[in-house]
Formats: sequence, structure tokens, C-alpha cells
Amino acid sequence: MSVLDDDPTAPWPPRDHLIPDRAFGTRAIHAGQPPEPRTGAVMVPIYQTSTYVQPAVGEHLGYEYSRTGNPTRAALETCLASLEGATYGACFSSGSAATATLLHSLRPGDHVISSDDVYGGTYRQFNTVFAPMGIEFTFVNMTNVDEVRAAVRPGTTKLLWVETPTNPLLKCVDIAAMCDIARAASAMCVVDNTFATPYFQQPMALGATAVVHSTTKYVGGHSDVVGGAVVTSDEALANEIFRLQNGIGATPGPQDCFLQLRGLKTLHLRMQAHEANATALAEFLSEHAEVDKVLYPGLDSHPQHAVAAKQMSGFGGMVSFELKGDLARAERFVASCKVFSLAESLGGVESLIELPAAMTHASVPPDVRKAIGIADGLVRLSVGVEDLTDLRDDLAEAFEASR
Ligand code: P1T
Repeated sequence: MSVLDDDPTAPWPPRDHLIPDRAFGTRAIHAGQPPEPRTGAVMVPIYQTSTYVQPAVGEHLGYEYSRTGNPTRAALETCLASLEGATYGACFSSGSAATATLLHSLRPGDHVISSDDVYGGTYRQFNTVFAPMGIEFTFVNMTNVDEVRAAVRPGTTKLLWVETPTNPLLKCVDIAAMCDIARAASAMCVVDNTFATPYFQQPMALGATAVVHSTTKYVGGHSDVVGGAVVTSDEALANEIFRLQNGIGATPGPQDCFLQLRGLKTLHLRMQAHEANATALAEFLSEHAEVDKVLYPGLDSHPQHAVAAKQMSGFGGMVSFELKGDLARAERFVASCKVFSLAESLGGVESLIELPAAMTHASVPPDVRKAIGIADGLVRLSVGVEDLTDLRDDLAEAFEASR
């Protein structure tokens, strides 16, 4: 049967268009996005509407109001769920909104164990938004499984928040081990998969309850949109997330969903190119006399290289390194780059450079930053997909110019 024979009054796009038997690249382009049956449009239209006409009171065609549901958003939600090997997806106006909505499923007195070097905004949200509401947090070095096990409060720990690779230290946490600990404690194990993306890492297959994304990053892929997502296969959790998504209302507009759908279509291609450039630059930096330490999960020297190799099919596009010299030298270095732009965020086709201590992780108190190893001179690269020679030359010239 042609898609054009589909019942035009059925809700579109179908939420079950996960096409799980198709390979990743095919799902990135097609999951949740069968041709639109009324017109045959191959691309998902931008349904720029806040509301939907109802044939009669109490009857509708699958959509009533765009905070509750919008077809462009539904396509994105289904596509992301499919790529993560999940059944349900919910999209948000930012990664932080996705995190907050999920955290709202907890109750005062509930306890969360989190990676200690999560994104600075996540750390700030946990400590300044949810801790005052009575949610309790313990931040641990999640690469130490015993430390995580020891932090569990039986009956009270409800969530293990795993970010891997971490931002900005690129520590790799053993997802399967965290899921085992969570399961034994009857807690959720939620993985922020922003850095790896589903192309390189599949937390659901390793036992995660849910996966969270800042889709602002590699999913969007072009630094032109802010968004977030939660996916899960747990029906009860999905219903709770949909209830909170509608109740809190931090939902993305259809234009933003369209940009993310468009970005997703090349996710697999972009990730291969990001990784090839990142690997080459990590090797270049490792051999540089003015670099103290390079953090990249693909390097044999990375402390959790074995964990990364076990659970990732590629090591991503993020590289952090410590420059020799003081903070002023690091500031001169990042300001000297011409192809790398000095900016927060990551995951776009263009290369970005930043100093986490002064920028993305400035909201983490200095003593905490020091304790977890975010040095003032730590430089973070979001390696883009420009030509490698230009990226390598840019860094080489910045070493010279910043001396
Ligand atoms: O920026 P937003 O879309 O709200 O996403 C928050 C977020 C969540 N999780 C991870 C791992 C992240 O890196 C981020 C955002 N990070 C940056 C803006 C940054 O430059 O690191």
C-alpha cells in the first residue's frame, strides 16, 4: 500500500514509525517521517500553528494545541526515539528543560547520584533549582564504581544521572555498571548522551531507563537551534514525561524541530567526520611540547579508554587539553585562533574553542572545579568538520602567537 493511501484523518506522523529494522543512517533520514499523505510532501512540513480545528467538541484529529502536541515535533520525537533504540520520545526547548522536566518526576526527599563533572548548567540546576526543593544530590566520580555503590541510599536513591563522556573532562563512565547499580536500588539510570550521540553510544541497549540530550549540539549540528530531548522505553515513565512536558510547557516550536530533523539527516556522516578530525588533533596535541595533558577517549593514554572502547563505537568530536603556562597564556591561546571560534556550546559543523573554568563551567565553584580536575588552563575543543589541515595549522599558529 502506498503511503498516499493512508487514512488522511489518522494522526500524522505515526508515532510508531520507528522503523527499527533499518540501519542507523536510514532511520536518521526516515524514522518518524513517512511522506505526508495529504500532499505527498517528502519533507516534514513546519506546522506553524498553535491550535487545531476540532470536528466536534471532544473530537480531534490527533492534535488539539501545540504545547500538547505538534506534528513537526512528533516527527522529531519519533526519530530521536528510533535512533536511541527507545520507544517514546519527548522534545523540549533546551537540553536544560529536558533535564528539569525529568527531574520533576522526583519528589522531595528523593536522592540523586550524579557524575561530578557534569555540564556546569546541569550542576547549577541540580544545586540551585532542585536541591532547594528538597531533592538531595551526591556528586561522585562515576568512573569509580565502588564510590557510586557506596553513595546509594537504599529506598531513597531514585536516580543515577550519568553523563558520559563527561563535559569537559571527557571521563567515560561504565553505563552497564551504573545500570546494574540502579536496578539493584530500584532507581532510574538516566544517561546524558549529548557528547557521544546515538551514533557512537547506545545507552538504552546497555540498560538505561532513559536518555537525555541537549539537541542544541550534535543532533542540531549547525549551531542554529537550542533544544533538548528525553527518550525512554518505559511506558509509565514516558506517560509521566508527557504529562510533565504538557504541564510545565517547555516545548520547542515547529521551526526549531524542523532544524533538528534536518540536522539529524546527516548525523551519521557528520559524526564520522568529527571523529576523524578529533582523533588527528588529539594525536597532534599529544605530541606537542607545550601541552601537559590531552583528554580524548580514543587515545590509549585516556584513563578510561577500555570503558570507552567497550561501550562506544567511536570516540566523538570533543577534545580537552591542558596547556603549559598560566591562565593568561590559555586566554591568549584561545583568542589567537582564527578557524576555531571562541565560543560556548559544541557539536556544530564549525570548530569552537573555550576555557571551561571561565566559560561553560564558571557556575561550578572554584574549589569544586579544582577537586574534580577542571584546571583554569583547561582548553576544550569542539572539533568541527572543516579541513583538517586548516584546523591543525590554526592550533599550531595559536601556540606561536600566544607565547
Ligand atoms: O544548553 P542546553 O541545550 O540547555 O543543554 C544543556 C546541556 C546538557 N547536557 C550537556 C552534556 C551539555 O553539554 C549541555 C550544554 N552545554 C553547553 C552549552 C556547553 O558549552 O558545554
